[in-house]
Amino acid sequence: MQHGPWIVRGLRAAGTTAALFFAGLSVLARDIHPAPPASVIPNPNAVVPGHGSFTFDSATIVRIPAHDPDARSAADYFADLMGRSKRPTPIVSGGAITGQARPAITFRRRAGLGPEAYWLEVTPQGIIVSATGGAGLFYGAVTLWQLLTPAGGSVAVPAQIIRDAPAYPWRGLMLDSARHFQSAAFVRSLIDEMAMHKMNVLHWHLTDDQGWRLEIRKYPRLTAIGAWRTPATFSPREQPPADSYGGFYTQSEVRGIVAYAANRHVRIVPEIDMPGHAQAAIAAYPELGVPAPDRAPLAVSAKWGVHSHLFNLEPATFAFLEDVLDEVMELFPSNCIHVGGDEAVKNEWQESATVQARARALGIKDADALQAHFTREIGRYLTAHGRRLIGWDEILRPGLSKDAIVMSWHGTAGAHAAAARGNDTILSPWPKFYFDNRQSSLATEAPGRLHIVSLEDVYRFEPRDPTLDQIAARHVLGVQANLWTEHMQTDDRVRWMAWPRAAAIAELGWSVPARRNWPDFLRRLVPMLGRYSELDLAYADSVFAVAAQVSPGSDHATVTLSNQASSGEIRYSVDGRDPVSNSAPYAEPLNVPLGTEIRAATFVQSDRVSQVWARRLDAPGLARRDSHDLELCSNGIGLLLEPVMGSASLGAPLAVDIMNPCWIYRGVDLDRPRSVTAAVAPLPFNYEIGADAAKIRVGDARTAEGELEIHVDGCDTAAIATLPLATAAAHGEVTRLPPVSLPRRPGRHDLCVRFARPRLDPLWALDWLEVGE
Ligand code: TNX
Repeated sequence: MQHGPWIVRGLRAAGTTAALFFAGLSVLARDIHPAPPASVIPNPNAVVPGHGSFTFDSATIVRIPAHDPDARSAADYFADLMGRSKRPTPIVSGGAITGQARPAITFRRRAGLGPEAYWLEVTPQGIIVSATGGAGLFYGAVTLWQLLTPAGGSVAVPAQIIRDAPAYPWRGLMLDSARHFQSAAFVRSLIDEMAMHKMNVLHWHLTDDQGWRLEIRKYPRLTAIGAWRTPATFSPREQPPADSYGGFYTQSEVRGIVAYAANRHVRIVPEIDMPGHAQAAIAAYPELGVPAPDRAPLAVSAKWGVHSHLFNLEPATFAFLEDVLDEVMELFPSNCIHVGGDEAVKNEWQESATVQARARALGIKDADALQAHFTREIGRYLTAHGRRLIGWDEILRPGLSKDAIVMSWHGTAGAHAAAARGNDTILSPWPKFYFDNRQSSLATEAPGRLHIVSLEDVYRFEPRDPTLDQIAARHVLGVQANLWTEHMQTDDRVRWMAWPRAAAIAELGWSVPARRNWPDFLRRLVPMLGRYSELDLAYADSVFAVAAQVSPGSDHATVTLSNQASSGEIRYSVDGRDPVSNSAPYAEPLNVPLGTEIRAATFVQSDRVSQVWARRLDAPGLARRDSHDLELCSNGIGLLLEPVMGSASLGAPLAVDIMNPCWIYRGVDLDRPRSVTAAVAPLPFNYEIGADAAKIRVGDARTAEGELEIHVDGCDTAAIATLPLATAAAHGEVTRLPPVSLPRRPGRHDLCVRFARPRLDPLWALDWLEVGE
């Protein structure tokens, strides 16, 4: 079948991250465009082609039965999506469905389908969306919107019958609003975006060590104190302390968000994390913590990692948690309430006389059993109120109620064990479903973890576990990706990390294995990205973004271009203008004279599907490598970090292993005079990594603030050059150190660049290194 052009109009000006990509042609309203072949995400489970087509145009009306609020809401959502996609907004008309004056779209009930299932029948005479349940009607509306977009003007939709239903009932995204706080408007938009992918659970991580984000009427200090923290800064702390960071959602905002989600068939599962990740609550109400008379009162944490402070096990603490859960249950109608349970290191419990006395009174021997007791108590309370407990896979201990739901993040082993013992479970395995991992190795990625989880990595995960028997397999409720936001400071960054990877999650949760195929998903993704652009959804272009490898010669450079998907057509220009759909196609490595500015982007047909990559190939530029282009010496805790909290003016975040800030610059010809320039930045060392901190090399500095050392052929050789950090430490942001020349020696050598520092804080990171003449 001819792959028709999907034409995107109403382009917005570039400005935000991914505004941009679709270079559209304008179209006459009377042109009729064949819709692209089945380009629905998630892929429907059965599509039977018919004969002819239905033409949708600005006069097409939508009919719904009288007195059917679900049909009204599905049809209105469809009309609204069309409008937001810059299409004519169809008129929705309720009333008796009898003879039709002209072909129309009809929503109606059909008995006998599952709650989320729908049929969508396209004939030249009209389109009928039918379902038994409201969710089914709604998903029919979403599919219909996708069938009609992103082509412009009037669209001819091929006749077909879609019979569709989800593979799993849980198609989730977790949003961490504790580490960084997102606006209520953002939370709504994320819910809306989920709905457009037929995702139906927003797991809302509302409390953690770094912030308590939910208003609780009975305990106002939870938000008055617990929602605010003093951001981490690096030492020396001479600059004025930064304003406190934080925010919380009022109960009235939450009610609005819950209703907004319900309209889109998204359920919000709130998480109140316990007994660990509780520092913000303990900072607000110290009596909830483990007594420690010699310790300074706890503050809301500005560090990342696993904190050691837990709730205590006193009856008053359970009473507090029950009060909190009362208000949570009042706000959130979800039949399950998430109570965390993850990463509760037990040292405090083990070392506390009070906790040990309580354990003896309860007849409990070890700390893990104490956590099981904690889960049981809270679970009982939830059950008594008609709700189910859900927790991270650490709750999976002997005695766990069969009613509890286990969210498996330690790979899939937890899910397997839970399902085998008869507990419902959700697949949310680290690292593939952890969207704090970056999506590619490109410098355009947002701050996060250095580990790469590409769109394809997510997509190729198989939720079916063939080793589970049928009964156990039914306990696997579905899939969920997690947006942990330690490194996502802004709403746009969260969006970049979410989309389009969450579209892959949506398909894993909705489509059966036979309907999932990576190349086909990638093909369907192109029109999906077109829809994102129409909706101004700033998604990550990582899968199509151009990656360049440049090898410098004496007067030329060889440039090799590629993209992660090995898909689409890379086109480039050397005239200083952005490439367009008829620019030169890239076929093999280019040999370009120094001084040239080369620009490239990926196209699929006439649509540009990536941002433009641009680089001037001049001698200093070629001698410079930034922290992304260099190799890290080790693979400890690799992060992509921003030099200064909240700073907007900087370029790419810095790639650093916080366990060992050390980089390798390979193959430097030391036979000639060489001078090295480096740009470095001090970063706060705000990580709780327990005993591992002792593994980090510190104390090897020669001067008060330390120095950047350059070693040859290994990192443990004597340094051949040292660059003192005193000025950079005082300055604070990215600082260019004065150049040093390297002693000559025959041949090419690898340079190892690392920091000698007096203490953990600050952590130093390299922005770039230039090896010039
Ligand atoms: C582990 S997964 C956590 C979170 C962190 C995340 C960072 C889980 C239940 N706990 O507290 O944010 O790693 O990747």
